Amino acid sequence: MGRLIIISNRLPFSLDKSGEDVKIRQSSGGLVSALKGYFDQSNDKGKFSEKIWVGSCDFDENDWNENKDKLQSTDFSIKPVFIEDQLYSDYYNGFSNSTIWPLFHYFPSLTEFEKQHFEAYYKVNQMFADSINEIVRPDDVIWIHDYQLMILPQMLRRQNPDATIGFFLHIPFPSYEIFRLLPLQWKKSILEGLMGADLIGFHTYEYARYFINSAKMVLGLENQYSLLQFENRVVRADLFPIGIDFNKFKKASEDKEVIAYKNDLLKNFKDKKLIFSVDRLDYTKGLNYRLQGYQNFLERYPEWREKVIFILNIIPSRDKIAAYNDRKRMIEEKVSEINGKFSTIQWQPLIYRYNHLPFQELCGLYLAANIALITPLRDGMNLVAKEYVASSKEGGVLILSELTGAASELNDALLVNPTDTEEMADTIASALKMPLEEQKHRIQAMQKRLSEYDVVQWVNDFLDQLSKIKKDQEKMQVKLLDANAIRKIKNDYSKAVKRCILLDYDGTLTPLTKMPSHASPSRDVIKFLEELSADVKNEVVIISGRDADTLQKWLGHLKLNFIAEHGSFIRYKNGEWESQTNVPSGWKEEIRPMLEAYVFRCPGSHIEEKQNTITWHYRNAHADLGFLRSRELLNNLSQLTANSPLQVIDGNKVLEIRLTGMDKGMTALKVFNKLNPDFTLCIGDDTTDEDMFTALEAKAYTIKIGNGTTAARFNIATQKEVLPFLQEIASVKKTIKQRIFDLLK
Ligand code: GDG
Repeated sequence: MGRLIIISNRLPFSLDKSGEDVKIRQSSGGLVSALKGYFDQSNDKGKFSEKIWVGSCDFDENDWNENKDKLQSTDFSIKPVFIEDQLYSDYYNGFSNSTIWPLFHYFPSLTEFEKQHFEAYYKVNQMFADSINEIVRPDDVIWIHDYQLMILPQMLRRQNPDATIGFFLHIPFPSYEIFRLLPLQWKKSILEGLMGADLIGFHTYEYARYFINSAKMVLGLENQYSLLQFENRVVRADLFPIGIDFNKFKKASEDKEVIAYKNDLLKNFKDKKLIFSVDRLDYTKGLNYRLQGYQNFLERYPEWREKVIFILNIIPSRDKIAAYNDRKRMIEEKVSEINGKFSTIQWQPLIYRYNHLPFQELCGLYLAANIALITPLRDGMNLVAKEYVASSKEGGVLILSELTGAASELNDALLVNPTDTEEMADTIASALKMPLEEQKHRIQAMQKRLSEYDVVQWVNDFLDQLSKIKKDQEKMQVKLLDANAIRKIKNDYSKAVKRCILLDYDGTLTPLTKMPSHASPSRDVIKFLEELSADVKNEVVIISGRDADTLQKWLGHLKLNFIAEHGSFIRYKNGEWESQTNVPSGWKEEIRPMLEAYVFRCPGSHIEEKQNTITWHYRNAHADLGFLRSRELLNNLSQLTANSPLQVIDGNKVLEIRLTGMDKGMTALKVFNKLNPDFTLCIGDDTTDEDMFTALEAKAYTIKIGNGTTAARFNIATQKEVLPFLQEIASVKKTIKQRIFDLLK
C-alpha cells in the first residue's frame, strides 16, 4: 500500500517560541482548513499506509531537531524543507506574491517582473523536488498544492517518470490575455511544470478552460475536452471545486462556547441587524469597494441608520509587501470616514477588527450575522462564504461577489458585482428585508450542495480521478510499441517473402510544418526509402493526401508505389499515374467560394487545391478561432454536400472535400489485394489514416503516431521515432543466398 505525500508551501502549523516554552499553532487559511477536515473525518485508513506533509517552515533545523517529537502529528508525518531567509523572501514575497498572486487575480498593474524573483522561485521548487526525492517510493501518491509550487510537478516527473502526481491550484487561473503578460520563459516553465502532473485540478470550469487554452497557445498542445497530450503522456485538467468540513460547521452551532459568544453578540446588539465579513488583508478582497457599498447603503437608506452594524474582521497577512501595507492604511481611513460621518452617541455603524479570531468566535459571528457580505474582486473559491452557509440555523443571507469561485456553486446567494457599490447598497437593503422563509429556503438549497460535496468528497474525488487517469495512461501504454512488439514485428518481417509497407507522408515520414510546401523529405528519409525499396521482397507504398505532382517531384525517382489524394490516383512501381475516378472536377467551383469566405473569416487559414480534392487548412490560425470556424464550415459544408457524391473529411487542422468512395482504406485494400503480401505494415498519424487501419485491421501491423484513440494495433509516441523504428525493423541480417541475389539484380 502506498503513502500519500501532501506538499504545500508552508507546513500546516508554526512554532510559537516565548521564552523556554515552545507552542505549536495551527495555521489558518483555506488549504489547511480543508485538508485538516479531511484528515479528521475521512475513513481512508485502508487507502494509504501513511500520510506525509512536506512544506517549508518558520523554524530552523535546530528547533526541528529539538521539538521533532512534539511536532509529529498523529494524522500525518512531517518533512520540513529548510530555506534560508533571503531566498525564501524572493520566492515567497517576490515571485509568488508579487508576480503570480496579483497577475492571476487580474491585477497586472501590481505585478512585478523581477528576474531574480523568478530564479528564486525556480530554485526553491528544485529544493522541494530534492527533498521529496529523498523519500519518495514508486507506489506513493504525490499531491502538490498551489501557485508557489507550479514548476515542481515537472521537476519530480523528470526524476520519477512513473510517479503518480496530482496538482491543485487554489487561486484562479487567468485568461490567456492576462497570462501572456509573463515573459515567454516564465510562461513555459510554469505550463511545462504543471504538465508534469497527471491530474491538474482547478476550482471552476473557467479556470480549467483558461489553463488549457494557455497550454495550447504557449506550448502548442492538442486537447480533447479535459485531456491534453504532453510528451508521451495524457494529462487531465479538470474542475474540483473545494468543499468544506460541513459537519464541523453544522455542529459548531451546538457548541456551548459558540452559542455563548453568539448570545453575547445578540445581547450587546439588541434590536440591531448584523452584517459581517472576514478576510485576510488583501487587495483582491475588494475591501474598499465593500466599505463604499456600505456607505452608499447608509446614505440611500437612512431608515436603516442606528439599526444596522457592520462587523468588519481583517486578518493580518503578508505585511512585508508594500501593496498590503498601503491597503491597510486605505481601509483604516475609509473606516474612520464612515464612522465619523454616521456615528451617533448611541450607535457606531462599523466595528473594525484587525486580528486573528479564535474558531469559536468566528462561528459565533457566522451564527449571529443576518448578512455575510463577501465581495472579493477575485477569489479562487472563498471558503468563508461556504462556512457561513453551512453554519446557519435560522436563516441569514449571503451576499457574494460574482467574481469568486464560490459563486459558480452558490447560486442561491445574492450575487453582486464587487465594484458596483450602488448595486451593493441596494442588495444590502433587499437582504435586510428578505422574508425568513425565503432566507431559509435559499440557505437549505446551498447547504444541500455543501453537504453532498464536502471536503472529504473533494479529496476523494480528486484522488479517485488521479488514479483513474493513471490507469487510462497505462491502457494507452499497453498499445505503445515496446521492445517485445518490435521483436515480433522484426521476426515476422525477416521471415516474410513478400512485404507491403504502407507509409503516410505528412506527420509520418516528415514532421508537420506550417506550410505544406515546406515539408519536402529529408536526406535521411530519401536514403532510407531507397534502401528499403532496394530489397526485392519489399513493396513500399507512399499513401498520402498529397497531389500526384508533389509526390512525383519529391519521391518519384525512387522505386516506390504511390497513392495520391487519398486514393484518387495510384501509380504502381515503374507504372503511370492512373486516376481512380471518372467524375469531372467541376464540383470544386461550387465549393470554393465558401472556403474562400472562411479564409477571410479566419486569418492564417488557406486553401489547397488538388485534382480531386479541395482542402481548407487552419493549422496556422489562432487555435480557438480556427476550431470555431472549422465547426461552422463543417456544418455549412455538410448541408451543401448532402445528397451529392462528395464527402467532407474532418482531419488534423484541415477540412477536406473529396468524392465519396475515395479513401485510404479502400485504396490500401485494393493495393494490398493486388500485391498479395505475407507481411504488411502500415503507419499513419491523421484521422484519414484510420480508414487504412480499419481496412487492414486483421491483415497488417497497423501503427498510429501519437496517443489519441485509434483503430491501429499500436502507437508510436512521436513522429521522430518513426524512422529509427523502421530502420530497426529493416535491419535484419540477410542470408548469403539473399546477398548473392541482391548482387545479381
Ligand atoms: C486560498 C484561495 C480558496 C480566516 N480567518 C480566520 C479563519 N479563517 C479561515 C476561514 C477559512 C479560511 O481561513 C480562509 O479561506 P479562504 O477561502 O477565504 O482564503 P485563502 O486562505 O486565501 O485561500 C481561496 C482557498 O485557497 C481554498 O482553496 O478558497 O480562494 O485564495 O476556512 O474560516 N479562521 C479562524 N480565525 C480567523 O480569523 N479561526
